[in-house]
Amino acid sequence: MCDVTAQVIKKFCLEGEAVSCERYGCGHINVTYLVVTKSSRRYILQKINNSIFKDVPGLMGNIAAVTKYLRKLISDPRGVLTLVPTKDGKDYLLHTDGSFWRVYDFVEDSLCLQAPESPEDFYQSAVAFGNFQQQLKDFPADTLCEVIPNFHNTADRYCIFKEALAADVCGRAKDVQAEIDFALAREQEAGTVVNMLANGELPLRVTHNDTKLNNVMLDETTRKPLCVIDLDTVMPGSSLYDYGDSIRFGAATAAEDEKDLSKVWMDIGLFETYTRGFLSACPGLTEMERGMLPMGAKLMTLECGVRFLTDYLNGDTYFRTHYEGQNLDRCRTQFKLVADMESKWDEMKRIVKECE
Ligand code: ADP
Ligand code: GN1
Ligand code: MG
Repeated sequence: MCDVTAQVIKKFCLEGEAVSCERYGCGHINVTYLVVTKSSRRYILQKINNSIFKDVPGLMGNIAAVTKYLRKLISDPRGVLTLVPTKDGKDYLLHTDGSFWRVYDFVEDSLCLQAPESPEDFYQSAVAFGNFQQQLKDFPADTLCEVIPNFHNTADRYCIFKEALAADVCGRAKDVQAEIDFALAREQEAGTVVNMLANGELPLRVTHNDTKLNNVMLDETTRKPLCVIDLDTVMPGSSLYDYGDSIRFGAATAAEDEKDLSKVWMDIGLFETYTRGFLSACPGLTEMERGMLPMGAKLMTLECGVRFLTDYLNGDTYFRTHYEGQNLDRCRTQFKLVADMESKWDEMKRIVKECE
């Protein structure tokens, strides 16, 4: 246990003295640790990335409000993330070195998957995110702070990309012309969902905004959903963001940073599976939202690819990387998925219609 984590842990109301604290999970943003106490209680300790999340009190206010609201609807203790308070009764700690920390109860006897092990796992993750959306349908969205403004504003992501391209601070643009061209050729479509939100064709909802498969916990035995985790980006948004990001990650046939692009495509069977699960758990979507689901999947994937490319051009300052060029590998898988979705467009449309 390092000095800082040891000091931080002491400030939280844990059951028993902490005996270990190890790095845990595969997140790209926060630093996550598994803490085990003498009485074998397990907790998740997270150092919140406050260079990405500028308003940590606002973010923690969102998480506290949403988990409190869900807690009233859900009786299973593992059905909602549970924040562990500090000894002075706060939801998070501002450490003396300026870092922010929080602790959650560890969701025991659970699975957190990097890729679905069966279509049924993916179906259940769709139910989890669909439930989340449905359960928050009456939550007052305007009371949440916009943790990262324009988070899924794809058109804005393009502006940021073009700024990075113009600056080209690492001189990397010359080596990624094919990826730059791929992105620019699709710029016209980028504003589709944000424009429809702005003109009221799509409703504003409370959304999770980061619906990767590894942000849902399944029960280890039943493999049914327990809860949705990683609530940092819960904000007002479109249901298409949540649906689309799940397809991007979970219906892909390979890891987000797979180098061999011949292994990467969108599995249309998994697309169908997720669509069925999501729509069954979240029946209140409007006809327009349902019709736009394929566009949600494509734009979330395109946007993520553009974000990875931007970060590559900027010298990998946002997403955690484990080797040089990882953001470019990630960008390439996303663009391969977009191209594959384009080739399967009519089939995607047909499937959505059949799932209604
Ligand atoms: P990041 O924003 O960096 O992705 P997450 O909140 O998703 O951080 O946490 C990273 C990983 O830690 C998750 O993918 C999951 O494996 C694990 N994890 C997070 N919270 C819990 C929890 N309460 N119980 C069990 N595992 C958790
Ligand atoms: C980040 O936190 P994590 O690893 O679940 C990112 C998402 C991206 C994702 C790509 C706050 O998610 O937006 O889609 O990486 N989160 C943030 O894997 O930027
Ligand atoms: Mg995560």
